[in-house]
Amino acid sequence: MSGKIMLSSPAPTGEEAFKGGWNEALPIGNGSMGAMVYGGVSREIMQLNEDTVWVGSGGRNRVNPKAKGSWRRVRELLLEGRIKEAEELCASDLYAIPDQQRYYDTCGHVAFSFPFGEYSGYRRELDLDNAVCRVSFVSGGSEISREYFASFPDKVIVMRQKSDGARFGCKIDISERDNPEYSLDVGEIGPYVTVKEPEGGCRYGVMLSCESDGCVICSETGAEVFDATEMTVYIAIRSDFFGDDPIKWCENALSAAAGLGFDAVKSRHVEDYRSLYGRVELKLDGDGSDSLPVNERLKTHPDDPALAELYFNFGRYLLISSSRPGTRPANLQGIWNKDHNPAWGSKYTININAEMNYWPACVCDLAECEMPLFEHLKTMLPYGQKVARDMYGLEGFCAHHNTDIFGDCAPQDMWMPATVWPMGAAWLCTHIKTHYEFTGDEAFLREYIGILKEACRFFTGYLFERNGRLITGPSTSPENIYIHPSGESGSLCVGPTMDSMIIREIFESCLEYSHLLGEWDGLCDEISAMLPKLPKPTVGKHGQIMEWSEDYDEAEPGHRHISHLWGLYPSDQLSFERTPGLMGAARVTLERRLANGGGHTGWSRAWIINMWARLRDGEKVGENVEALLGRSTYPNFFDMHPPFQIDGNFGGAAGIAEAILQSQGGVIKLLPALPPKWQSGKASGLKARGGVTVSVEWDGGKLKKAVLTPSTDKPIKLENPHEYKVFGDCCTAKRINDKIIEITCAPGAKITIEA
Ligand code: FUC
Repeated sequence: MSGKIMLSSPAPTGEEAFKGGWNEALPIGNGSMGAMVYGGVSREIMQLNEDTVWVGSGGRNRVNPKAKGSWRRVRELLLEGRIKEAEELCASDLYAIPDQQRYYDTCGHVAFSFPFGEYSGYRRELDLDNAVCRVSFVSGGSEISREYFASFPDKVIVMRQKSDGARFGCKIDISERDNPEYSLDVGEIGPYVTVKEPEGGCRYGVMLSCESDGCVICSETGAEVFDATEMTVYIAIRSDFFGDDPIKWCENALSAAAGLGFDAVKSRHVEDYRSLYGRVELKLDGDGSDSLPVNERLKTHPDDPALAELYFNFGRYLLISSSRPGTRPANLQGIWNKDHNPAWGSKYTININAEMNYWPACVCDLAECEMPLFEHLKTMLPYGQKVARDMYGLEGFCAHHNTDIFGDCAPQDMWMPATVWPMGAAWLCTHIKTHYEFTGDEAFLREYIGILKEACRFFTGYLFERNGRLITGPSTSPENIYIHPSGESGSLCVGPTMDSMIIREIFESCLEYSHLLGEWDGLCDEISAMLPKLPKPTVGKHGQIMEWSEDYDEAEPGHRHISHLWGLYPSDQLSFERTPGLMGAARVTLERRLANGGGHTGWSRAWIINMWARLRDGEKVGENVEALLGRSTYPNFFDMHPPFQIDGNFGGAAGIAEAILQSQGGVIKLLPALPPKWQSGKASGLKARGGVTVSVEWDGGKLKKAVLTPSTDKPIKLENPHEYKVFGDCCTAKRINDKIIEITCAPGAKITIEA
C-alpha cells in the first residue's frame, strides 16, 4: 500500500488561511473530531471541528400551520395548469416558519508559533495507509518532523514535533477566536476554551495538554514550550450534546492519552484505522507521475490511473475519518468546516448529497461506517411523523430535502425548486435495502423495517390517482425547472419521475422484507395493491427518460441534478437486466445533460461516473473521472462544488469501484466499465451484494483472474459471457442463461475465475 497525498509547500497560514488557503490544508479525523493541518513552518494552524457543534437547539416545530389546509389546493392548481398560483400558495402556506434548519459550526483553531526562519526540503503528506499526516523540513541545519493524527480509540487529536538537532521553542495559542461568547481558562491538564454556541446551541470545550523534553508553561491562552527537541500536543473537543460535562470529558480523554504516551496512542490508532482501511486494496497502474506533488498531478496528469486510485483511497480514508459507529453522519463537509455559517449550513441535504456520502460504504467493506446514517433515521423518525401529521394531516414518516443534527424534517429554505419535496425520508430508507443486500444482516433489517414501513405509510395517504396512475404532488424534480405548454415555467409539479422510482423502491423492499421477516401486515396489503399503479419510466420526445409526468422541456437542460436517472444509479430499476429497452433512453438522457453543461459541480460529476458505469461505458467513466480530478478537485484532494463539499469525494470513490465491480440485481459483474486507460491493475477485498468478497486482477484491459469468497452458502450469480474458467473446492457452477452462471459452494471457500 502506498496511498499518499503529497504536497511540497505549506498551506497559507496568514490572511488566506480561512479563505482559499483552507483547501490546501490536509484533513484528519476520528469520526467526530476533525482537524485541518496546514503544515506551516513558523506559524502552524490546526483548524478544529467536532461533529455535534451546531448553532441552535432542537425540538422546534417549524411546520407552517396553514400547510395542512392548503397543500391539496396546491395540488389542484397544479393539475389545472395554474403553476404560478400553485407556487404562490405553496410559498405562503407550505414553506416552514422559520424557513431554516440548524447549522454546523467550526470549533476555531489552535495556532503554533515556532522560531524557524529559512527552511528547505519541505514535504507535507497525508499517509492514507496509516491515517497519519506528516510535515518535514530542514531549518538551521536541523531536520524538523511532525506527525498528526486523530485517534478513534483514544478520542484525541495528536500533534508531535521532533528536531534531530537544535532545540526549539513554541507558543501554542488557543485564544485566536471570533466567537461572541467564550472563555479561556487553564486547569490541571492544560489550557482550555469553552464556547457557547448562539441561538441556544451547545456549549463545547477545546482543551489541550502538552508534553515535552523541554519546559512547558501553560497559561489561559495556551502553552509555551522552551528548549525542546520533542513536543507532543493532545487536543480533545467535546460538546454537551450528550449531556456530559465537556471539560470533564476532555480532561479524562487527555489524561488517558498522556498516560498511554505518544507511541502507544499512535499504534492503537494505526491498528484501529487499518482494521477498516486495510480490508480493501486497489492498484491502478499509473503513468509514473506519482512522485509529483498532488496539486501538480491534478493539473498536469488528471488522466493518470494512479491518481484515480488515490482518489478512491482518499474516499475510503474520509469515510473512516468522518463516520464511525456512534458519531453523527458525515455532513456536507464530512466533519471539516472552517466557517461559522458554512455553505448550505454544512448540514444534511437529502435530495442527493447525504445519500451520496454513503455510496462507497458497502462496496468498500465499510458497512459499519454507514451506521450513523441509520442512527440518524431514528432521530428523524418522530420529527418526520409529526411533519406528516401537522403538515399533511397524514400518517407515516415524511422528510423534505434537508435535515439537521436534531432530525428536523420540515421544509428548508424558501426556494421553489427544492423546498417542498416530501421524499427525503424515503430516499434515505432505500439505504436500508442496499445495506441489507450487501451485509445480509437480518438483525439490522429487523431493527429498521419499522422505519421503512413508516416511510411507506406516508405515501399510502399522500399518493393520488390520476389517469389510473398513483403519483405525488406537490413535489419537484430536484432542483430543476420545466417549461409548461402554456409558456409558464415552474418547478412545483405532480408526479416527477424520481418520486415514483423512489416509492417503487421502498414499496418493493418493504414487501420483500416483511415477507422475509414474517412481518406482513395490513400496510403490506395496501401497498401491494398500490404498486401496479405506480408509473413506470417513459421515453420522451428527445428519446430521453422523461423527467416529469408530462414531456416538458427543461429550463436548464444541463442541470446538475439528474433525478430521473435515479433508477439507473443508485437504484437498478433501469438496468440491462430489468429494462433493456430503456437503456438507450437512459444514455440519451445523460448525453443531453452533458451536452448542455451538466456535471459542473463535483457531486454531479461523481453521479455521472456511476451512471456511465451502470451503462457499461468505460470510456465515459474514464473521461468523467478525469474531469472530476482535473476540474473539480482542490489541491488537498477535497471535492469542489465549489466550495468544498465532500459528496463528490464519496460519489467519485463509489464510481471508481463501480467501474471494477457491480452487483446490483444480485448478479456479480467483473470489470463492467473499465476505462481504457486503466490498462492493468488489481483490486482486492471489495464487497458484492450477498456478502461476497471479490478480488480481481486484469491486464491489457481484460480480466486475468478473480477470486470470489462467499460468506454464506447461498448460490452466487456471476455474469460470465466470456466462458471464464471457474474452479474451487467443492463448488459447482451451472449456467442459467447465456450470460449468467450460478455457483454454489461453502461459506469461506475460494472460487477462482480465470480468463
Ligand atoms: C443541492 C444541490 C446543490 C448543493 C446543495 C448542498 O441542493 O443542488 O448543488 O450541493 O445541495
